[in-house]
Amino acid sequence: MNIEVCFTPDEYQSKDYEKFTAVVIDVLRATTSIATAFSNGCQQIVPVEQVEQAFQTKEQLYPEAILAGERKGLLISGFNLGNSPLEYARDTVQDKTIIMTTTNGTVALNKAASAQKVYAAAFVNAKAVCFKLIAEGRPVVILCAGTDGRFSMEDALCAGLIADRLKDHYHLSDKALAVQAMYEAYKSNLVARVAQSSHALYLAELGFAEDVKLCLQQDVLDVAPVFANGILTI
Ligand code: 3SL
Ligand code: MG
Repeated sequence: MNIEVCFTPDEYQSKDYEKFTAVVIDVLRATTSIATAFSNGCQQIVPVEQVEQAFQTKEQLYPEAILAGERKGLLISGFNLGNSPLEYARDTVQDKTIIMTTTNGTVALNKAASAQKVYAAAFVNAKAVCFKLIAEGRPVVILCAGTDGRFSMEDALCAGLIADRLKDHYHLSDKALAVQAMYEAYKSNLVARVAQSSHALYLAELGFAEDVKLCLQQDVLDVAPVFANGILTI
């Protein structure tokens, strides 16, 4: 069985991965916030690509839902929550439906929708997702959300962590081997390394430097969110 890696949503060709489990990663910050929300009792998350779609989904299907997400890293006008995992606290999200739109993460999730199964993963819940992948035994494609269509280091490093955890059960593609080697080289100094990445620097400029540290904590949340029929649940 193989592990493949796509570094951006454009690299992901749905027809190639119909028999695969897709693991969608947006460490900064969408899939970290998704894992945090479920860990704090959120009922379901509807990830949509456009802001207008989020307003329509709320009006037509989930009038009680929380609107969440970001554009350029910031709260969207008329929304309840931004995209900082700190905002997804239990007293805010427990038993709630969240409609979420983010620049890269929710786009990547929808791109992977036709895979056999789709998980949302980040450093915070990598162990829980790897446990499911090994138990289910399908080929795996890791889809890194990237940033505005470009490679992002933090997503590739998380892909490397997952490849490393699965290497005894899977054949690693060249890209999986590359991200595993990158993770191996950087793992002892992950926070400092990622802090130099373009999106981490951007988030720090916005005042979200603490988010970057939080998003690099490993295996602290025991949730493996699954995306099916347009909805994330655990
Ligand atoms: O990449 C994304 O979709 C977002 O998570 C970006 S941000 O970290 O909220 O700016
Ligand atoms: Mg990102």
